[in-house]
Amino acid sequence: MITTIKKYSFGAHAPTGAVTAQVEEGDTLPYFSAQSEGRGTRFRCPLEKDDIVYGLGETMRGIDKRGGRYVSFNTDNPHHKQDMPSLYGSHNFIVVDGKKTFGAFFDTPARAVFEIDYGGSGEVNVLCERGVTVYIVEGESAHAVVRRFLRAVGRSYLPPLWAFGFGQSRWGYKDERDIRRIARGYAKAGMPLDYICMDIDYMDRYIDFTVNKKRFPDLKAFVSEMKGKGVRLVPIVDAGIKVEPGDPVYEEGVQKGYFCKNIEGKDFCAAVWPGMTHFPDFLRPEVRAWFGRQYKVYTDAGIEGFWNDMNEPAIFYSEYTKGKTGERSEGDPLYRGNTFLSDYRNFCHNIEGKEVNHWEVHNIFGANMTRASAEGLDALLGGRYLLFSRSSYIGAHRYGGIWTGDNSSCWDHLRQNVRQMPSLNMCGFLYSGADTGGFGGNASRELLLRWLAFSAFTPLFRDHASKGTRPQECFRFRGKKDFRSILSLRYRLLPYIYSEFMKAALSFDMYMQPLAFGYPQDSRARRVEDELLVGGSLLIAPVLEKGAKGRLVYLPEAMTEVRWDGASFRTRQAAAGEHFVKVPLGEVVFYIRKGKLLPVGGAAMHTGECDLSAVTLLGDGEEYEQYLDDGLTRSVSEGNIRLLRRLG
Ligand code: MIG
Repeated sequence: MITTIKKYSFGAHAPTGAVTAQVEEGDTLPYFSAQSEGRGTRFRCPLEKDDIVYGLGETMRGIDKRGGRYVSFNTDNPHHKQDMPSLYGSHNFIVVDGKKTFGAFFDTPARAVFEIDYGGSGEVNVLCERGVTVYIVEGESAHAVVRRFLRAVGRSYLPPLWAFGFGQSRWGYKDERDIRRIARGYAKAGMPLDYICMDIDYMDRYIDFTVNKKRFPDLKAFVSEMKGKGVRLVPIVDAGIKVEPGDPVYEEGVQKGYFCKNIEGKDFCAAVWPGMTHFPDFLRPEVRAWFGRQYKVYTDAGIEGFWNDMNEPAIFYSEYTKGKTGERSEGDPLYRGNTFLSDYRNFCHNIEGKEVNHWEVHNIFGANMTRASAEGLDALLGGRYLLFSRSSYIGAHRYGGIWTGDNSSCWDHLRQNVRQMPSLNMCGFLYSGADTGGFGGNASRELLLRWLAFSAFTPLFRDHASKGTRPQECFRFRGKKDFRSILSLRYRLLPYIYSEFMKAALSFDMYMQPLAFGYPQDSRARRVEDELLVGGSLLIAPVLEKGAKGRLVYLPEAMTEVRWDGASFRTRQAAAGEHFVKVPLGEVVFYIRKGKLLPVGGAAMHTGECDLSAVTLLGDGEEYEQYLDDGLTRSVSEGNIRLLRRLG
């Protein structure tokens, strides 16, 4: 029983599965006033002028969430403007850090609105529209609060080592030839690559668990051919099952009653990529087990990695809203992203025999799809697998990672990526990353290089772009040396990145942190939002501006500056304080904290060539605890940590 966390109930709600620890019920909710409103509750907590409010995972704006309004209501909307209230996930955990420091998790599967000092209101104002369990987490610092919370929601999903390699993706690769061309492009350019994602075009008419036979005549042979080159294939799986009489998955789903029902009690029809689809009722254990078993067609072919899409769920229109899509416009109050909100009231789930309208549990739909995939893959595969999802809720971090959806090739979204990473980590999602280079729009060479230089530190490191945008693979650009430099840096850093990720997961800690968590007494560090701590040893300060020759870097203490120029690491001592640091394109500058070490490995063209045990130590520390295993086994423990000592 954890006593530094207490829970308080305000009305009933379907279980979300977020918190796995036993938590005691508290008497009266501290910090917040609570007032019932409609069928839900409004919570208010005054803020001090200097309080920082962290959390909310995948949302827009800053690491400090003050000044914004955030709506937890999973939405497929590619227009990631600063004031966009909802993205694909709902991560209702905040930490207030100031004179009083505490965390609050609003555990509700329904819609919730967070106004954090919105319009200068001077308060946190949270409306939970339905029943909610509020968890209050105590701790002596923001970091301590987060660590307690991470323990309560359970250990992060553990990816295999190859999932820390570089991946290339594009919506539009359609057949074996396209994929071979990508692998060859990287190999010929001397750029490392571990996996290529297969987007919806690999399927037969967008039907899940099928493969287009013309484009991929022998998937198993193709998978093994690519594996021979060190490249794994990672197919996409969408949430909806095409209405397709004769398709065995569709037939079985209908026959066993596994699909969500519409408000008249028939299988709900929603149009997504395949045309009309039914949504598996992922909230039911037997449906999850059934869906998870379907991955066998892929795992039998040797596939060990997947990404889940459209699981908010995104709905282009339904049997109820059909014909209305002509009215699409951003101003339409019914329309969000690609979906009529009213459709989320048009279907139902069956929770322990009770019919529950989707609206009541909207935010846990995608999370349960991820759970279905993970449990299926656990049963089908002997080792770890790559799995990341678009939609999520806290708790889904135990089953897979997430990517941050359809961003664009713009500098703002690179900056947003930097800010999202620590917020996601606070909410459990250690394995995450953005579409490097941007999904929509045309990436410039400069933007892609700067973005790669940041993503080289994020656990999920994938270049992905939309159909219709300019080719975004690294080898398509001029001056390949610069791209080679950054990609090879990632592989040289893998002994560290893998070790720090695994240690963070095993000890319920974050992998990427705001500077404030490492230097809570430093009032300037507390406000820095464009530098991050990566693992226990590193501080990064990515270049985020177009045309910049370098950037201002603030160091809270003296550190070892490391400059990677594509061939070697050059180190020098950097004093505490502010510096302008020159960073030519293709170079990466980062810092090793005082008294810490960084293990770096040798060059590799894919993770199969990495020897994580052969490392050189940089920095002025004495010891480094390296987590080391075969990168695949599920039996992980702190027993796999070895102590490295600096010689001399
Ligand atoms: O409606 O599968 O976010 O990564 O390339 C678009 C096609 C559907 C959205 C995903 C994106 C993916 C795309 N998908």
